[in-house]
Amino acid sequence: MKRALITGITGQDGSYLAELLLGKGYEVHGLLRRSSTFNTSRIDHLYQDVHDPDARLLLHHGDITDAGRLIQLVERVQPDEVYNLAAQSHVRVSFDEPAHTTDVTGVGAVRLLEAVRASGVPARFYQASSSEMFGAVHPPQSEETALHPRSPYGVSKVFAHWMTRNYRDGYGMFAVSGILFNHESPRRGETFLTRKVTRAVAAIKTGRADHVYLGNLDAVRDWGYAPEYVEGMWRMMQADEPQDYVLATGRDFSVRDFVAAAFDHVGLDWERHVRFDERYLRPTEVDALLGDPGRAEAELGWKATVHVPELARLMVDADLEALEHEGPTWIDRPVLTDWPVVGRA
Ligand code: NDP
Ligand code: GDR
Repeated sequence: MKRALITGITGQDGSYLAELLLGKGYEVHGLLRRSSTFNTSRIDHLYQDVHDPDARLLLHHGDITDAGRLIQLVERVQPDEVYNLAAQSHVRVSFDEPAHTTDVTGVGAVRLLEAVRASGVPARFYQASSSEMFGAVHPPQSEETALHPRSPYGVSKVFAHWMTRNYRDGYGMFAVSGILFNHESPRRGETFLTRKVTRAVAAIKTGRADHVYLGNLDAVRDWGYAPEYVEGMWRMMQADEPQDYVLATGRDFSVRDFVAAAFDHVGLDWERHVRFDERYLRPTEVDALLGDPGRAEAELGWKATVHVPELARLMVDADLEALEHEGPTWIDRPVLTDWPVVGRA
């Protein structure tokens, strides 16, 4: 049985990756941040009683800023594959918390690389690199494109990306970076653009809210569907040679296009419900990201099949359904880093 260690297992991608690996028969170990409230909602459906000797999902308290703990865990778990998905992953927030973002999103990767190297455990290593590393470079972007990050988050990801490359070149480790363009799902964090919009559409459609505040509608992104992207991560880790790959759909849409698709799906005119709030602008914006997934298609046989507007539709439907189950308090849930999300008439 193969054993994987996933940091960021409670996040969007970590939850889909855990599902995928459990389905493939792996024993999956995840790093869990201690929190005063439960933070496992994305993986609760995968829960296994640890008293069962056959349990294959095991969580360990830890933090990517705690080097000693990471070494201890790698030695104890003896993983075949390590997936580093932990990050302060919100670009806008990274301008508010640049040093914290650097520590977690940038230096965190080095702590984990070093834990693998120092322990001598022959684990393969995956780093969650990002299209945000391309920043100001004109699209399309591929593995060969120069990097020009435009946020503390992007800069941190470039640091982690190059460190991963350095451990591969210097120590011969099987260490790869997946350069993933935006990927979304019903499990997407509520303060990222797509989910913020689809939650708002559900709230507005059912009369719980009247409008949503957004920032820049002109930005262009290459949005795909998260479950397909974790499959790509796994394929990179099964390759004969360690290599970095771009995962993207190869299609671009503006924020305005996504918003229109989400509101259209329930028969609403977005222009009547979207208001502008400059607090959602970034000091430096990434204007346009469009990936060239040619290498992943040719060498990994990986191809995205879900595109905007299908993505917008499935996310709106999921939020409408969640609203039905969660009841009237649903929209009142505080969203601390991105307040105010939606407003009442
Ligand atoms: P999320 O924000 O949903 O998840 C981030 C995860 O990191 C959570 O499990 C979070 O834990 C954990 N985490 C945060 N800080 C720490 C810390 N100090 N120690 C340990 N764990 C921590 O991100 P996604 O799932 O969307 O993305 C996964 C990775 O891929 C991230 O590294 C992201 O930057 C990167 N990426 C994402 C893309 C996307 O479009 N989604 C595109 C390209 C790259 P908790 O639940 O406790 O907060
Ligand atoms: P991004 O995702 O910055 O691309 O990073 P996000 O969904 O936050 O923004 C996408 C675009 O929408 C614009 N925008 C808004 N964004 C948010 N969050 N809230 C708003 O109200 C709003 N209004 C307009 C943004 O300016 C931006 O242009 C994501 C993260 O998952 C990163 O971790 C990952 O690395 C990259 O995708 C690839």
